[in-house]
Amino acid sequence: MPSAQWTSISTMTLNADLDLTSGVLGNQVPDTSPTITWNDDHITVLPAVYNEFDENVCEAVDIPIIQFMAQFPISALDSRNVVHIPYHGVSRETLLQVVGNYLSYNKPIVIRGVERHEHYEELTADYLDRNFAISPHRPVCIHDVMLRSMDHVNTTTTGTIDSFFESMTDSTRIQCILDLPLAQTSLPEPLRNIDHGLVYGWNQTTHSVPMQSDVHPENFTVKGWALLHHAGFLTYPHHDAEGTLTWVRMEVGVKFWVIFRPKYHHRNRLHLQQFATKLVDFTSHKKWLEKHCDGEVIVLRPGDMLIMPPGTIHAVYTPVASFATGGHFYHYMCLHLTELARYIDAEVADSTTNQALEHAVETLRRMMIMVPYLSRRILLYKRSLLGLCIMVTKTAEYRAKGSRKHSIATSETSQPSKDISEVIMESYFGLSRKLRPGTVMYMGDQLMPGERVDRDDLDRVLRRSLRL
Ligand SMILES: O=C(O)CCC(=O)C(=O)O
Ligand SMILES: [Fe+2]
Repeated sequence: MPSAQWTSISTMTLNADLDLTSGVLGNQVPDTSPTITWNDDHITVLPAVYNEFDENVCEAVDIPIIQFMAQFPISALDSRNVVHIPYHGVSRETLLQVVGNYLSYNKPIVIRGVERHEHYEELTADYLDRNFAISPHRPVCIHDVMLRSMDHVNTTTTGTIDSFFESMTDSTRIQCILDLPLAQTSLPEPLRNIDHGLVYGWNQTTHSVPMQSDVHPENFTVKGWALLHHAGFLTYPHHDAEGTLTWVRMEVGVKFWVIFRPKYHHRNRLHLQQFATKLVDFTSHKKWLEKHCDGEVIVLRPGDMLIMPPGTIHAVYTPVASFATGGHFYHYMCLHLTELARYIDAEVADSTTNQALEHAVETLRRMMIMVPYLSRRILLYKRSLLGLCIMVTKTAEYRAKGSRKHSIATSETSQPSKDISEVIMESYFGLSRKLRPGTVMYMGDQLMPGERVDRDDLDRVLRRSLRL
């Protein structure tokens, strides 16, 4: 018989899980910090850093954004916008296929219970050293909330992992490290083949097109990284640079990861671009966003993993000290979303992303070079394939605003990728001067991959023109 005692203990555990302020308030953040209750009854601190006049510098921008985030529903199994997939009980082939399909329809994926190192460990410099070989003494670039409130361009300072942990209990500092390269980090085993840029683009084209020019190291350094946060850090709305997909796995701590999507007008590029730019400057466009913006809160706890399609606009609030691992990659079924995100960045990148990556083109060209040789297990979709063709033939038009010219430099992959793209555009899609690629690409739902490519038709065209 379930006793009253049992019920009260389980309720207590539940409430303790939901209260994310204890151990934080008065210890890592000022005990006067305000708090907020999320739609699943989680209570967290709101950020508070006081200046010399005793004003909380987070009041003007950070807190209103977090309040906006917290009114959205919590993502659950029945969500229509986010797909929750079980980790166990699905074969590798099925998992890859299912995940790829949903991502191509612009659905972020949550997979809970992905294995991690320890069941429970406190976040310390020693934990990072033992489990991830991150030296306590390594120099790092630290984002600081006080600095950001004074000057939104120069938001970082230099320190070490040790100094970052020391300032964790300094209630005048809220900080995070957003780019801790961790190249040994990888996707969980069943998803290890999902990075098509690496698996097909880089691994399988160097026989036909050997590497000759200097390849930008960012092609590889973005594959695995980590995030390290103090309690109370908000990352403002943005999408990740260069139209990559992003995966992230919580190792220690909790994040409220909010993904935004426009309510309507998915066919209208201009609206999608405006949506991205307005969200980035939330304070000036609050009213417009309240009308046009939908969102969902994904609560990430240790062992939970999230994969975002290219261009997903997200803001992340980390209410307790946290550590997460992740990476960026490309996928053949999502290249229409890559194209759209890079199109937006070409016009307004300095505002829409929080990173400056300059490597995309070389990977995309190699993905194009691989198209004629792809196994039929890789499903190709029309808008996705056309997006890739346009990106490799019109490289200059997709150079992110503010990036260096070098990011689209000519290399050994330029001509072969262009040749294949032109054949596909002319002979498979029937495009010409009269019917331009952009005209076809900008029609229809901009977030959808389009019809399946008939591989017999595509092969016929490629064989005829390229003499394969
Ligand atoms: O965890 C954060 O604060 C931001 C992380 C983020 O935006 C990303 O990994 O894309
Ligand atoms: Fe991001």
